[in-house]
Amino acid sequence: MKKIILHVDMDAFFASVEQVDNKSLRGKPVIVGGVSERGVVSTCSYEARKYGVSSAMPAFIARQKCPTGIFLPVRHNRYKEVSEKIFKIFREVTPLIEPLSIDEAYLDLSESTFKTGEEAAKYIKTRVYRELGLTLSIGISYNKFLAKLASDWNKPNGIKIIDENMLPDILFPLPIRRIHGLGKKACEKLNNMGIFKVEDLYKMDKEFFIKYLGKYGIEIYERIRGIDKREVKVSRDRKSVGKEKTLKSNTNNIDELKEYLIEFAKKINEILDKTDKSGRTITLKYKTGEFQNHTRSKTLSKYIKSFEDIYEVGCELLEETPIEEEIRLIGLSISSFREEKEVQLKLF
Ligand code: TTP
Ligand code: MG
Repeated sequence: MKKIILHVDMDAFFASVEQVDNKSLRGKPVIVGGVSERGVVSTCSYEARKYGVSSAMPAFIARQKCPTGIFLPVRHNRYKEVSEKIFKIFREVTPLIEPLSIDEAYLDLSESTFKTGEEAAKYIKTRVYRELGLTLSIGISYNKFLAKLASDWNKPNGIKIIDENMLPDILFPLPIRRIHGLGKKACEKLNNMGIFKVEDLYKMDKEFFIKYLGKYGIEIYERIRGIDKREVKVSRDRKSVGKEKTLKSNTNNIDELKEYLIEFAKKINEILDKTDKSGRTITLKYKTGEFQNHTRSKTLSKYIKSFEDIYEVGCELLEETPIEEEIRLIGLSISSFREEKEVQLKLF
């Protein structure tokens, strides 16, 4: 029997949490992140999206596009708290959950008491809305690729089912960048060869995929035919990789602290290389002389793993943090790991 897979993704997550916590923000263009002139937008409410604001946009552009936008600082701890409540509701539906990020997961209903994806999706939406006042979008299909594609279909607050009998028609008109696993570079190369839509790619034979898309070629070949054998990985995997140290003596000297970040970034990069991971949330942690713990995080629009990138974001976080008292411990970690390698088209 075919599996039932759900892909669930909260709508405008950080911005929606802000609107729930502060009634006066509802219905307004809320932009989270980008408070400082040099910052970037983390996300924004659908009201702000009408003005053309989007994630990872530099703040000054967002301000030009949406002068009435309400810019708010990122409150990572609060979003984390809400995320935990949402995942608790997911666990009422099935134990087979693969978290993808703070607001996104795959659910496999194989061991669920819910017999249809629609029932499960309605249950989740009702519970999340009643308890947290938030909406989410859910895609339902028989594999991960199609479920993820479906959750994006009617965003926000959507439910979309993709059945086998809808294929290949539903995929044909899509631009190839919608195919999970085809990275930006791969799409550019294919575009240069006159391939824009899934329908164009579908016409190519298996050899083409192997030749131009390397070791992921066959997966892409299958994917556009609606085949995706990836299991929902109930990960007991580490959710973050990090390093921390109690300082030799307490300090708030930025240059000294940066020395530690160099060491941490090197170590983190080594582990990421070994485990073939990259991440997009970097967290700086410190403990004051009074033993108070603080964390500051930054979620990027792209995944990183190199020493240079990790160190650079660590330094940014450090520089943006007003550390008045001397600190006794510092740490750096990376999380929000990428689900799998994106296809990097080989040079040809
Ligand atoms: P997304 O699910 O990609 O975006 P979203 O929930 O805000 O909006 P959508 O309705 O389109 O799903 O990301 C989840 C959260 O992760 C988002 O609320 C903020 C954070 N984030 C960043 O900080 N930077 C980014 O570039 C992106 C894409 C997300
Ligand atoms: Mg989301």
